[in-house]
Amino acid sequence: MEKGSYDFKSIEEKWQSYWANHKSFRAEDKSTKSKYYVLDMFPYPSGDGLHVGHIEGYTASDVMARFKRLQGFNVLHPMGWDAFGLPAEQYAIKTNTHPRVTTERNVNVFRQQIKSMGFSIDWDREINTTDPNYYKWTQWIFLKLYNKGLAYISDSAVNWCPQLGTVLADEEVTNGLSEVGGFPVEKRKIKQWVLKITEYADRLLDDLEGLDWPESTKEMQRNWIGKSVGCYIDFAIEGFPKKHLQVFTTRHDTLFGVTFCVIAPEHPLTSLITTKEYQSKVDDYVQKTLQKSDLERTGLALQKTGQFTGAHAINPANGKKVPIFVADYVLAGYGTGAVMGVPGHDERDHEFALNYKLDILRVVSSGSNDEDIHKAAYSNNKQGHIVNSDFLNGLSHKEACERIGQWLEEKGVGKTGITYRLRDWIFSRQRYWGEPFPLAHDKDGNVVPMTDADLPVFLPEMEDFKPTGTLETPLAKISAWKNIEYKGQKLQRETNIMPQWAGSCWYYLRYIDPKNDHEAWAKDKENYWMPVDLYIGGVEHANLHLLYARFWHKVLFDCGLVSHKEPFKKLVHQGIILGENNEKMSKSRGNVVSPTTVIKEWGADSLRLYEMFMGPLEAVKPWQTQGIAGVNRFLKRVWRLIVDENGNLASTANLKKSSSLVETALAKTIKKVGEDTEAFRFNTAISAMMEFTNTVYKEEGLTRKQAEDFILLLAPYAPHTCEEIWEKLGNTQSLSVALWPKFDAKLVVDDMCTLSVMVNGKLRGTITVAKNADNVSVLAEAKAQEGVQRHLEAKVIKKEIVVPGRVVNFVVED
Ligand code: ANZ
Repeated sequence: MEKGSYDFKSIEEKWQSYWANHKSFRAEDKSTKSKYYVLDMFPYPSGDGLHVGHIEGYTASDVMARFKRLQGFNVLHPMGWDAFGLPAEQYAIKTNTHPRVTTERNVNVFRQQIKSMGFSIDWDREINTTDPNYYKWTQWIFLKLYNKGLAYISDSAVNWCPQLGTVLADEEVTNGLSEVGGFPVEKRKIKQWVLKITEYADRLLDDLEGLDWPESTKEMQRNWIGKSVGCYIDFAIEGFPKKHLQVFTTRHDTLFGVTFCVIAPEHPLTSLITTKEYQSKVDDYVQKTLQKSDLERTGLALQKTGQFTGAHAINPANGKKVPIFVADYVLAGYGTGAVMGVPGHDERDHEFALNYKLDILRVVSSGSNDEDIHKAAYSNNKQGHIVNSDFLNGLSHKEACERIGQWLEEKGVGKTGITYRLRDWIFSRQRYWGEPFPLAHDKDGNVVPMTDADLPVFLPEMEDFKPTGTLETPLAKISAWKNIEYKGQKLQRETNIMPQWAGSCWYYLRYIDPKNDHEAWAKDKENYWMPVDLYIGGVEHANLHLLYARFWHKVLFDCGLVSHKEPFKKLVHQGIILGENNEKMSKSRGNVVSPTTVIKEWGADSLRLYEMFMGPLEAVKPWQTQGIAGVNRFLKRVWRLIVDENGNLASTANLKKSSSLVETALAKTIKKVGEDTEAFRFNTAISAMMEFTNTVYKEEGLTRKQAEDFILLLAPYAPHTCEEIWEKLGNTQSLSVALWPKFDAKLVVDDMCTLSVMVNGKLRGTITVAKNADNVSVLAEAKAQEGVQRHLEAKVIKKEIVVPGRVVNFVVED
């Protein structure tokens, strides 16, 4: 390679070792600077290594970390490994190696891959959830939950997967199959540790309001928590004067339209009220239901099945006798596990009534030409007024709900109330590779928690760590570990382990003080660094990880251990990168692109730049290897502009006097790259830098000071190349201590204008563009706006109108 050429390989090696040797990215716990905490969702180190899709988020967070450092912030940007859990254990089983060995090997591969990207990580803070010095504190936090009464043992029906030999959370089961491996899942009753996340349901819901998170993610959490305000109504059961059937409904205004009741097959009343005649049919039906997952039971498109119990309920409003069915579309775990059937106005009830030839009554009018209620339910319409309902006739939905609610309460047969979709969190797994619980049981079944001084409870070494295939846990096989004498008592350790989620519920707190061996984190450090200013990770974690972590954080807040109610102030999801064939990147599809290969051929800076140039960060986009060539050409052009053939400063970067065109273009570029980077519009920031480079070439160069300013803009994106050029420009200190350039405001104001961007006539954002910008770039800029993008997503744009200097209007199909 000739002396002055862009030799990315040696440049990247040189700066990576420089940064490591100088600890350039060490975050200072004591600083007069403002702090900025940038967190990635840490990876679980799988055996396949990282692909180019995984590093998109890490690149984005690194651009931000470097940008914030240039802006003068004291930045914390850590990395670690979520190394316990089912995938790690499955991989170990597949390769017949101990998970500790495979985990260590995988971590080494991941670390090396991540380092080769030149991320500005403070490696002194690296953590690993399987390290006893880490999981000691996971156990310690579990004890906090336990001592607050938020962890209890429950004998509940769970998703049991015989092949994986473990219980799975509902979220780990899809269509009756395990997410991992795709094995059949059935319901079994076993003793489980359960965390009372439901006690925090309202706070988890309410505190979403203050967060700078994507609205769609907040909505997913709201739906997951699923708060419903409604009414609990007691129906008398014929022949059982001491019992009643309590239903939960959000449509108590339709009480006069009830023509049957349905209870979940698992409902405790099922066996009691079923008459002799229907006993065996009901038993059969219950058995069949137990094989199905909730999803299979509740899908709207699925045929509604059920079985009459022979028993009848009495409608408290009008004394009408209605049949009681068991049916699997009613879930045992929601509301009261029993519903009043209103086939006139609920689709599922309608279908059920048609199947079983039950009466269908209209009690809500849709207007003068009410359609035939026997053809379709007039469902969920809260606009109409009540009919055929005695004292509720003529009232609106809201009025009728209030009236009947009062009436039921007066009669003592109902009360308004709230129910949540959120269930308590089943927190134990019957596997090996996880955190042991820090407690034991005495012979009477009492729980004996370990004291803090006895932590960690080490995960014992074990040859045969495979699931037993029965409900017995692997750890139960080691009697020397299981049977202990503790404080003079003979006890048996808990042999379940914690689920994969445990370690990731609090890792962001450990990064703050990773080496502390007498406490989980020091209070003053927590006070300084928290909350996380920016959290970047996949949208697939919207419900579980993000909800679980928020829950633990709130418990820690209640214990006075953290100083904020919420852990993650701003959240950004990177979009998925598809393979070149537009399909999901996966080994089985053969379309995986490894960063290692790309780095070898083009260098890490080209890879970083390409990842950020592909399109809006949140968008789903296909990988195109030829796209790398484009950004690589750009880097070479920048290089050649500043470095001559002999490796010295080129005359084109050492002009004594600048053209006014370059001066103005630079000011605008500084402004735009700053604003775009801040707003995660990395692709438009990069194109602005490309444009600037073109201008400079046309004008035959720039001054040294201008070259420096420009390199500072590019540094967050292509840090190795920029460090090398920075040095060539005569700087003796690394870019990690440099500051973002300033620009002359006078140069940027006059020819910019701000336009409103509307989608179907509604204001969705504003953009600031050059007054003489052409329509193509105005439209591109408008579409890149976060608020606008959201409203264009997956919609067909019918018309694009630009009124120069004033407004952009998109007309989309609704
Ligand atoms: C009568 C009715 C009439 C209903 C009507 C709806 C429409 P959300 O909003 O999701 O909370 N339900 C109650 N418990 C159930 C269970 N365990 N399994 C399945 N369905 C259940 O939904 C509340 C509604 O879901 C309740 O209101 C009940 O049906 C049903 F025109 O009662 B409704």
